[in-house]
Amino acid sequence: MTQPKILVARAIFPETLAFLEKHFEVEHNQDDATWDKQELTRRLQGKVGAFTTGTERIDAEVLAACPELKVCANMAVGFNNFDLAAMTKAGVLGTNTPDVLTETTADFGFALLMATARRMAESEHYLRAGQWTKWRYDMFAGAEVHGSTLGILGMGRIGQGIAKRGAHGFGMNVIYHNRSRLSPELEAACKARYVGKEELLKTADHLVLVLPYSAESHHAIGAAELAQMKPTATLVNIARGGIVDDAALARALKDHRIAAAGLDVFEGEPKVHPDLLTVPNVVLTPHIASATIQTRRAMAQLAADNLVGFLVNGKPLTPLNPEVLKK
Ligand code: 8YV
Repeated sequence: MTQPKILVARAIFPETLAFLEKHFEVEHNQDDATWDKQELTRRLQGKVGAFTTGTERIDAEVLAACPELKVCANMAVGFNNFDLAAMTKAGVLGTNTPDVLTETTADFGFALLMATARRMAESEHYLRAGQWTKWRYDMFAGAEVHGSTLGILGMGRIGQGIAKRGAHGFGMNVIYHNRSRLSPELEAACKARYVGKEELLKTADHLVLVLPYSAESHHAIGAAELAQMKPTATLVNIARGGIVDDAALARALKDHRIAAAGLDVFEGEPKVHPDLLTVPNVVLTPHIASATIQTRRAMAQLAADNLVGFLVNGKPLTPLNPEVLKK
């Protein structure tokens, strides 16, 4: 019996590949080449499923060129690489990997907050450059974390994880803004208070962005929002590039309109705005918030399980557009 054909769009764990090969005929990007849209479309020809990693754009044009495609399983909780409306219209299921990365990503968000507030990258560069020759009372004096006000924009699972770390571990006063308010039970578990966006911007000592990217959240933090923040505040983005106007942020950091930023995601990544590379008061990491081996394994397995679940058993685990299943 011939097996369904799938495309694995990036290099993945050998065990994930071996698992998929039990069920499918797999074309694997084992060289981990970065394919442009044309190449991705070419490789998707004749495939019923795709294992994607959050970076491959699946839109109406790709879908029209790949009529056999039935499912795209993202190894990521974010799915802004999918035009979900176009996928639904074309009857193509999208899946993502929620839950399995929540705690690891929240750990990283908090680590980035700490590194940013306590100037860890800047001071490390100074030490490595051999500039540390004496003690000084205010050398790399940073911003207090414990007992300060933690602002969270976007209060999904990861936002709640960060809130809990801040409230329970560091005695922080947690405020948040989100499209919808959490239930009183969840607010109590996170010790978090709902506020308007303006109050969040004006009050937070540390502002962490954890909201999904969409047309609505594009440049949710731009020059006007940065101007409302305290000059002593820090900003952390572990959500998506494009939520922050990186050019405006670089200017704000350069002019000390906010104290510092920690960024794991960038507009147009893997390219980084050149001005962010030259300002000292920023910690930059290459989109690694979910990157522990255990978590990446769990994400890969869930994406693979979604492909098997849907294509073999008709039951995906974490569908994004379940209405496709009813068709
Ligand atoms: C991924 C992420 O590592 O899950 C997400 O949405 O941003 C990261 O955890 C990235 O998308 C590549 O898979």
